[in-house]
Amino acid sequence: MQTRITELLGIEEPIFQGGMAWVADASLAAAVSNAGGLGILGGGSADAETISRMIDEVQALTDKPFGVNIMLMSPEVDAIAQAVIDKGVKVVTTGAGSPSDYMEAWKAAGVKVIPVVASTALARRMERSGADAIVAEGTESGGHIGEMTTMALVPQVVSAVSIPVVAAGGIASPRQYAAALMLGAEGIQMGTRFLTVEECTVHPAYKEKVLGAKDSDTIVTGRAKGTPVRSLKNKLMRAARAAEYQPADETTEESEIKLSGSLRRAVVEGDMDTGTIMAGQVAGMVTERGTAASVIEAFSAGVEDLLGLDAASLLQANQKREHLV
Ligand code: TUI
Repeated sequence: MQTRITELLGIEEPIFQGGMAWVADASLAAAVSNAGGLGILGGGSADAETISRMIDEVQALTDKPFGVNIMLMSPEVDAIAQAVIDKGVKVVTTGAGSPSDYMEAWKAAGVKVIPVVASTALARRMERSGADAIVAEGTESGGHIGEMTTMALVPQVVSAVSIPVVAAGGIASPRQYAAALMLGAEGIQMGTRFLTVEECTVHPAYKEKVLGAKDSDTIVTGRAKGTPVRSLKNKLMRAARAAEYQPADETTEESEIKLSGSLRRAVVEGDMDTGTIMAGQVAGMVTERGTAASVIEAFSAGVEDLLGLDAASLLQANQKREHLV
């Protein structure tokens, strides 16, 4: 499928692999890029030196375009913003904040900037400051989330901006890919679906947990603190959620709820009880492993089956029918 996204980035299929912290390493990102999508390294809370090394690794594994996701709550964000320029990275996505402070430097260095947003307000601001495209991420996603659903958010962002929009959150099948295109998106980003592929290096226990999840197995914690995070239910998350609704003087002992370092514990050590197993609401429909290439191929063929061989012109026509939003 060709859209403005494939043209902008020089990729074959407008499918991004979400830049998942601790998960999206050179192995996964290179596999997705080599399969014709956009692989994205997850910067997460890693320091600039580590991210620079990850960039070297992915460059050794693929000649295709890839991106780096910069998590804006990272303590080293200034150094990381400069590191991607120094390394000649061509595509940056951002999450968990506004990248306004770095936009000018990235644009000057010829980096394509694609902020991940959860509202039309930030999407508009990003377009004004020079973003090349937008990822509109619904609350169905895993990890740090906003309030709006993908179904409600994507068409409103599409109407609010004229740059291309990529839909994220709640997408793990060709039907959902087709639905996103019907909402006006010109591509999709998936995280959870890529967690179980061969090239994803998360601990085997993490993959099993995703494969065994059902629709209602995710939980959101951290709302009270202003950083809502969706992950799979486990002992840690039940304790964290319970603590949020308890009066301050009755809080569970701090030692029972150790959130710092908990994503690493799940991803690297396979700690399924006291680790944070970030995953989206679609975990319940991720029942296969496959490879990055088999996923992209199935989505590419599936969307053409669903929308017809002329899916790209159908899309163009859809976008012209603005009265239908
Ligand atoms: O960033 C994500 N997903 C993430 S980041 C992450 S690492 C983390 N772990 C624990 C706590 C916090 C972060 C795990 N998953 N997705 C993109 C995204 N960005 N979703 C929502 C937002 C967002 C939220 C608020 C973007 C901007 C914003 O406010 C911007 C502003 O200042 O107006």
